[in-house]
Amino acid sequence: MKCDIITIFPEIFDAYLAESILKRAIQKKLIEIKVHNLRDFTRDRHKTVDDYPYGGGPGMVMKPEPFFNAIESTKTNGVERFTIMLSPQGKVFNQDMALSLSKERRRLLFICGRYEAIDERVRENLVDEEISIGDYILTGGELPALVIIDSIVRLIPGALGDERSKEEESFTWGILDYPHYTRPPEYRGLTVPDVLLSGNHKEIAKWRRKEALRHTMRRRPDLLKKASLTDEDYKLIEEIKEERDEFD
Ligand code: 4FN
Repeated sequence: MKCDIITIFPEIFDAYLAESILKRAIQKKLIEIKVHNLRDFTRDRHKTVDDYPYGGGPGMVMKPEPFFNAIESTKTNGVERFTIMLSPQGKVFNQDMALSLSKERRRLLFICGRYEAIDERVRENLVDEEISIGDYILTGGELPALVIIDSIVRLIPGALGDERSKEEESFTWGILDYPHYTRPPEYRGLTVPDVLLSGNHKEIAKWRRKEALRHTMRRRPDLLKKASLTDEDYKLIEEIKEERDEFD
């Protein structure tokens, strides 16, 4: 997977890309990420990337020329690209989108905005897809780009040391996780559920699935509608409902 990022703050990416799974994936050449400084593609003495909005109003708008220049100069012969603009107007990012981007054969180009907005001509002429990471105000598209890259990279075969964790995730995918515990078995009088210490793997699997379903019913009932549930899951849901009558 090859990615380009266009930003006025390239340093933002350094620390995050230098850690953990991302770092390893880059070292293993599973991904390549090139961060480009938008200012390098300005043609004026002051390296201007913003200007006042036509029609007036508060804030500054990012000029179109540096983006057009950047996108043209970072083109490589024969390699197709898919251009993504991080934007509050975009489709809200989810795991399905992460999966489909992780399978993308084209080079991904991320455009990160700052100030109030980017000149509309960039979106109209250079962008294939607009993606948002959620409904809140941000100061820039850099964190959204990192969020998306982070979620994509862990889906690339070989990027996680332990491929089993992905398999387990696909089983739980769609619902929340079960509660996790590690040693010690008792800490300040706080204990670990007996079943997890029992060594009975069948009972442990059932308990985890049930607790995962219970959490999802309580906190994110919206996820249950989309999740692919088994007959066993529906039985567990009935059990949970009988234990508490908060779901009627
Ligand atoms: N944000 C909203 C409405 C109007 C403006 C914003 C906003 C960064 C360049 C865009 C925000 C959120 C999720 C990119 C937000 C995202 C951005 C994102 C983003 C500077 C202009 C701006 C109704 C969503 C609260 C600033 C809502 N995912 N404007 O944040 O880039 O990717």
